[in-house]
Amino acid sequence: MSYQADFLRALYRKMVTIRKFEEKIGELFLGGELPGFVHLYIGEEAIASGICSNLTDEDYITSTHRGHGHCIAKGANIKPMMAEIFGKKTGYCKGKGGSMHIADFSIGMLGANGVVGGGYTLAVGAALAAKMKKTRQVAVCFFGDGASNRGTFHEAINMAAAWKLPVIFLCENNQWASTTPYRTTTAVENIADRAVGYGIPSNIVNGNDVFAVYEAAKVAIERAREGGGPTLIEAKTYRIKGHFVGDPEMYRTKAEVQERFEKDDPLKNFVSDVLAKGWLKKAELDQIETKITEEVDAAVDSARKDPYPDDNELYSDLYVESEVNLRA
Ligand SMILES: Cc1ncc(C[n+]2csc(CCOP(=O)(O)OP(=O)(O)O)c2C)c(N)n1
Repeated sequence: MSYQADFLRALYRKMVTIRKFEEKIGELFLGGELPGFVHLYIGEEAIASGICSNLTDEDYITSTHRGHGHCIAKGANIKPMMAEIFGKKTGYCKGKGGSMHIADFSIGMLGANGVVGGGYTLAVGAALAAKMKKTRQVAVCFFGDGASNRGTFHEAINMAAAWKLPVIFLCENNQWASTTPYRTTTAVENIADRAVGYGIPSNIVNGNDVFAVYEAAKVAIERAREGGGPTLIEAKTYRIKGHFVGDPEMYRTKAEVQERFEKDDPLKNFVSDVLAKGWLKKAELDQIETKITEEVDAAVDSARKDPYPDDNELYSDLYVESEVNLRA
């Protein structure tokens, strides 16, 4: 398998943007600059990047509480993302959604979601609309291993399978649900094994290998576009950071995390892979990284200067009809 240099540069750009953006978010949060709560996606960049590189702006994704990587991979602009996480008026949700509710309908990013397992039915709805309108769009639903134990998992996959909807269920199995290891909450060896119960195909991929994810997603997405219905893909990875920034992580050792990151860092592996194969040059990777670091810094600078929303906007944008007045 070989890839075009432009494609590889775009892949690298996605993964490095996620990494740099998230490193900065972690730093800002610990520095007390960000309100709310943030969950980092560091170490899982290959999954969102590999999947979304098969999608167009017309396709849909639904995301999770760990959603920055999905947004960036789908093409969201990091300036309004950063502003949103700062709670500023210039943010994607005018500063009222925060990290867990970033959405950009113009690129089919239907939203991060603070409700674990909240994306399944939204993705199925989007896929049903696409099927009814015969648009050939697909929807990808990202969810975690913990979320796979919610009831909506069954309801959504069963309906999507029965109606052959163009939706990909993409489980990011990072081995942890908050403080709980996968093994203590889930009896099956693989989440993908459950596909049999719905009569749909499944695939298990190394979620730290962006090429493996890209290729598996390609097959499933093409199948969905052609009317073949849903696929369940399980991307095996590992949650490198705490459940949230500030998590004391009393439930695992630092040595375990370090060992996994050294072995499985998707970004480091991508770089050594493309350099070893002579697909890209170190100088161009460095150039991309420098540019993205500048872009992230610029996003922070403008978010810091931007205004907070006005108090009188507290109840606006809650419903589509702007005339709804909850205070009345
Ligand atoms: C319906 C619901 N139940 C519980 C929570 C609290 N909660 C937030 S994240 C999380 C764990 C999710 O684990 P997983 O789906 O594996 O995703 P990961 O955090 O590993 O990315 C829980 C229980 C929630 N936000 N929503």
